[in-house]
Amino acid sequence: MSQAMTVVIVGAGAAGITVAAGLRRRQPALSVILIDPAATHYYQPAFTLVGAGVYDFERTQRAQADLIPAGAEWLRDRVVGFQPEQQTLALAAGPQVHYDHLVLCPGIQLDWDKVAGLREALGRNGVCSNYSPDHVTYTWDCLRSFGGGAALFTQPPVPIKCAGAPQKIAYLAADYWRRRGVMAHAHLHFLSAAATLFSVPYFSSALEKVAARHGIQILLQHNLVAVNGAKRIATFERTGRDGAKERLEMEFEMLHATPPQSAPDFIKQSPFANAAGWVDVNPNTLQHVKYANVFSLGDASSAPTSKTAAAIRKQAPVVVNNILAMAAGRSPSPGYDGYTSCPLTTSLNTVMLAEFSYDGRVTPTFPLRPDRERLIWWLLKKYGLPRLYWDYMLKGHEWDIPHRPYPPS
Ligand code: UQ1
Repeated sequence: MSQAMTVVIVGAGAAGITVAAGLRRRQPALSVILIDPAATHYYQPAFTLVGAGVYDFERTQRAQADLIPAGAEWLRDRVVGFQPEQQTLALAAGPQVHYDHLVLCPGIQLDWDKVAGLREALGRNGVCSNYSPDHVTYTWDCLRSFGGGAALFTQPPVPIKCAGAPQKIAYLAADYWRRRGVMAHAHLHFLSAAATLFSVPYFSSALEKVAARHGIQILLQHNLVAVNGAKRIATFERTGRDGAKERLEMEFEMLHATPPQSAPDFIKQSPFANAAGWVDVNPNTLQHVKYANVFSLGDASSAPTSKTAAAIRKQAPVVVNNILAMAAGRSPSPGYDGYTSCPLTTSLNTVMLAEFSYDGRVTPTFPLRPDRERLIWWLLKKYGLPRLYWDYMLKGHEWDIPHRPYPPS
């Protein structure tokens, strides 16, 4: 392989750092350039715990500079355009960048403004969101000061990152308020734009029981469209049985909002996007369907799976292998089966570990019944996974723990 071979990675989040570290580890002759304007890297999977007051916000943050793998170069800049025929991209401030291989993993965009009044309402009057590093600690303020009344937890239309997160905080809040003795005066509602509680039926029915146990009312096909923070009124668009849409206003004491999400605008406007805006890749090789030297993983990719760090842990080695294979003159292999995982916090000391692959196949790592809430998974979520993330995944260690279909055949 020529010394001059350059891999450019757009986005230095979970996916970008993991791929960069894997490439550098496997092939030190490769030139690896990471492009990301952010100076802080967040361990977003812990934001749910931060909002529930059981994880220190400071511990979710590290300086990006400390995570860039040795030998990789970091351009702290923003991409403003792509020229795939020339294999170049344009930056907001720096000179044009040339690539041999391009990896697109800039994450997902939070479209706060798609809900009228939400951006302005956040951070006051009981309106919070674990999806924003700027407001995640306010969720905990809201939980602590809640003395009863209506608490609303919302979920926009998918795709969103960690589709379990909107309901996880409802379960943690319910458990916290039960322990504090305020549940007797509280009304909890989980309002989702989706038609089911969870995308995989096996976990959806188990979660319905969890919600019922906590006394949380589930209202499906209810999409948050407006928030008036000062008046504490949330407006939902609900889809009736006849398919007709109607508006419904609900008063609240507390509102945990999940913002609508979409591909970053510079990806939507790029030649790499599919009709929905995501980077159009083969779901198993993660190679772009049209540009063979372009790969994508993580939240911005079109791979039809749930957008989580666990998915990235399995996607990153596939991208690394396929780039190295192409550099060696071989073709990419279909190594990714859609694996993703969502540790659903069902109380302040239990987690249901949902693991699944394409087509909703239940594929646990461990030989335990997956629909059970367990303390061991809570400990994994709170203590084990941050270690796995910072010390193994981001360092490019391919510690492939195999998963299997459930029930075993
Ligand atoms: C996982 O691998 C991962 O990425 C590091 C997560 O993100 C933090 C997860 O939440 C989960 C559940 C997994 C899956 C890990 C195991 C050991 C089953």
